[in-house]
Amino acid sequence: MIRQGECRKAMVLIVVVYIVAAYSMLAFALAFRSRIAIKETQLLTERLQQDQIALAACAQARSILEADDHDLDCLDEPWFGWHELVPAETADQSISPDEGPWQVSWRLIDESAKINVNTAPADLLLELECLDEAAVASILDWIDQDDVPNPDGAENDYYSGLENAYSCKNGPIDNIEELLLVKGISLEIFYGYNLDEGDSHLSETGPETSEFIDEVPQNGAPGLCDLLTVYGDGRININTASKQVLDTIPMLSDAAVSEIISMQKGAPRKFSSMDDIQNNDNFNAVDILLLAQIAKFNSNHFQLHIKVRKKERPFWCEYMATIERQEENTRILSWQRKSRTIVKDITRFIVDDDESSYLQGLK
Ligand SMILES: [Ca+2]
Ligand SMILES: [Ca+2]
Repeated sequence: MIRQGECRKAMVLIVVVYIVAAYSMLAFALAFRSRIAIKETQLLTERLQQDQIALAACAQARSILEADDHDLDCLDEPWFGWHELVPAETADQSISPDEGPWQVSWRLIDESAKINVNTAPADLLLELECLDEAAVASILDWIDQDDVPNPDGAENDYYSGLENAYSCKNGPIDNIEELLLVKGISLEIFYGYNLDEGDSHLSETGPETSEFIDEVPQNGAPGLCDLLTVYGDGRININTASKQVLDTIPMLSDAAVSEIISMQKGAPRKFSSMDDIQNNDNFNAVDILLLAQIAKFNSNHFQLHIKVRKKERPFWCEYMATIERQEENTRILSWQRKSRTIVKDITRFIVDDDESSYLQGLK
């Protein structure tokens, strides 16, 4: 009888131990899931705050562009260069980047200073140092409507045979990153630096986001993203164009390029019309003829680059928007939030015009 009682006690003890262990595991699992839920909520809240701050930076950039002299655009105007977000203009007044943990910078990149890839003739693209004849042939094939490849070019036959096949565009390029789909256009050609040597201005440095180092290295060659655009009528604003862009204009003299660059950097007076070119002895007759066809003196499209981060964090959250300006009015053509997959997957984040709460809020 005593032995039976002891056995029963032992059984009860074992059952109690199992129950306690089971409850402990359940409690641990619940605590773990709670921590994940809290973390997810924190990340979502932070994401929403980043979006609000980026919208505020966009509003500030637009107001500067709208107040700017839209008949002449040059590099010493208020829109050019990096800006810090002014707290008073923060869209959500509960978020003050100045007092809070946020650091916010933005800059406008003049798309009218670049060559329109959709309208550029082959001889102009061939002047780009980073493109060889095969790459230019492939770009032209990507854009032209036919399916007949240029010599060394590529049409549907090539793209449909790739491991991850896709179709040749056979139409105008809508987003400059589309060039990364074209045969022969590598990340290095597109971004203009050597990814393998670690001097890229896009380098993945963290588990949650990426560092988008903002400037092309001083000793690095510009990439297609710095030289080509999909916006505008093909004319180039010579008050903001880089030397690399000006050098692509076939038959434009070295003296003309030097005069344009020196005027951009120092002189208080800029080129405001063809009269300024014709009355300048540094331009010969051919220069004047060329510039009459390709030059303009103001800009209508800008790329807005916004960087947002919490001050204690090493990683920036990146936004890119395209702003079109017509006289004193601006509108947003595209809005992208960059993720860390932007380098490797070349994922586009253009938000659909009709579905985007961002774009609706910006108009
Ligand atoms: Ca201006
Ligand atoms: Ca084609």
